[in-house]
Amino acid sequence: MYFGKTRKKGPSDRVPPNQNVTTSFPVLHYGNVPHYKNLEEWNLKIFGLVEKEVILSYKEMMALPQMTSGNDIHCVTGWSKLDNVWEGVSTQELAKLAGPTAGAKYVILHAEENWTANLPIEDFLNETSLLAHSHNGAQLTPEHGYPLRAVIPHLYFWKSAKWLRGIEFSAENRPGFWEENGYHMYGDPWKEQRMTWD
Ligand SMILES: Nc1nc2c(c(=O)[nH]1)N[C@H]1C(S)=C(S)[C@@H](COP(=O)(O)O)O[C@H]1N2
Ligand SMILES: [Mo]
Repeated sequence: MYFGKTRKKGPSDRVPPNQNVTTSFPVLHYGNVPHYKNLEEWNLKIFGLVEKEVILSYKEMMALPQMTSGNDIHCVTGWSKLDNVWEGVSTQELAKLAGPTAGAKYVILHAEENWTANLPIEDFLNETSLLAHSHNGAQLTPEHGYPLRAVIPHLYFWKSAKWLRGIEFSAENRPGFWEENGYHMYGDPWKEQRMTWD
């Protein structure tokens, strides 16, 4: 049967090489899960090469225009989870508040416990990238990044920092936590950029 342009992408077109689809939601991270007694303890700092440094409270972050995004996620350890629905603030919206300068070429995501991940600014600002507070209709659980995590679905999921506390715009591509431990500086799942030498 010929479906022409209306043909829907099947799962096989959606799963990068050497990934297995899971319907569970694995928990994967290094270090401890932070527990916030109240959200007054949390804020998000946008800093580095910006016109204006910004520190957002949880309330201020929630007052920004919200977006919903459906996507597939791919962990470098080999699992993929299809059809996630995330709700949060677009990365473009956040960047606009601080105004990255012309010299800003990379973004370093800062999470609790000094965990970081690096990516090019275009990838951070991709239309599908967001900072999410909800997954599949429910607020993020502590294990999955409560109260706010990055979701950069077109790169391996380690770039999607949980427990996000800072967004740094930088001229240099400074390796983050996993990148310092041998993971790829970019991490395209379709090219299987898992380790530095891939
Ligand atoms: N702060 C922080 N964020 C992190 C990690 C981490 O170790 N620390 N691990 C990453 C990795 S390797 C993956 S696969 C995803 C897992 O997200 P999940 O536990 O919600 O499935 O979180 C990413 N974000
Ligand atoms: Mo991962």
